[in-house]
Amino acid sequence: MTVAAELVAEQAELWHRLTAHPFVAAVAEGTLPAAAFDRWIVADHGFVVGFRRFLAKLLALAPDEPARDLLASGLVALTPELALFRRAAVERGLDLSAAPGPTALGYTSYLQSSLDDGWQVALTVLYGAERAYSDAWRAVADGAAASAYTPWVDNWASDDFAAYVDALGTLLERAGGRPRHDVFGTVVRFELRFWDAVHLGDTWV
Ligand code: MP5
Repeated sequence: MTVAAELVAEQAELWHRLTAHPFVAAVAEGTLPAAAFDRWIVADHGFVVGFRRFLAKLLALAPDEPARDLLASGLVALTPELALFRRAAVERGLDLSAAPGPTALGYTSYLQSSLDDGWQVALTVLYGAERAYSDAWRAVADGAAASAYTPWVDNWASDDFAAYVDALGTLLERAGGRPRHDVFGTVVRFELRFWDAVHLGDTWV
């Protein structure tokens, strides 16, 4: 089994919850309340801003040119993605500078702290976050109703994005070492909490 397959297999139960999450299902059905979608736009914009800073530092840790090429392609893709979030925020009258809730702050802080543990650990984090979005949105894309949410489903359900995630899995294989189930498990838990937070709300007190 590949490292990537082993990591997902170890988290099979939580992985199923992630790809069948009610937030993702409601986006695909076009039935998600606007307030919950607005919360996700603000929270995920903040996540992607933090994620880009994480990815830039991870690129500097990469061991060789093919790895740097792949991560650079991931970085470049975040420019149009952030533009999508910013446009949606203007259209919907959302304040993107709002302070993040505890879950979003915890997750982006975890991204940063994983860099201190080196290439294999931080690459495991990157792989987990990207694989989660690819699998969750692909799980619902085929049956998705056409709605205002469709461009968002398509953004992460695309074959191009799946190919990028596969290539990250190949990098993980080459990174060597035993699969870091602890790290991958933390990412899966953060992804689940993130969906819960935007679906139900996430306040400090
Ligand atoms: C991603 C994301 C995927 N946008 N949000 C969360 C909470 N997890 C993963 O990252 P990207 O940069 O949008 O591909």
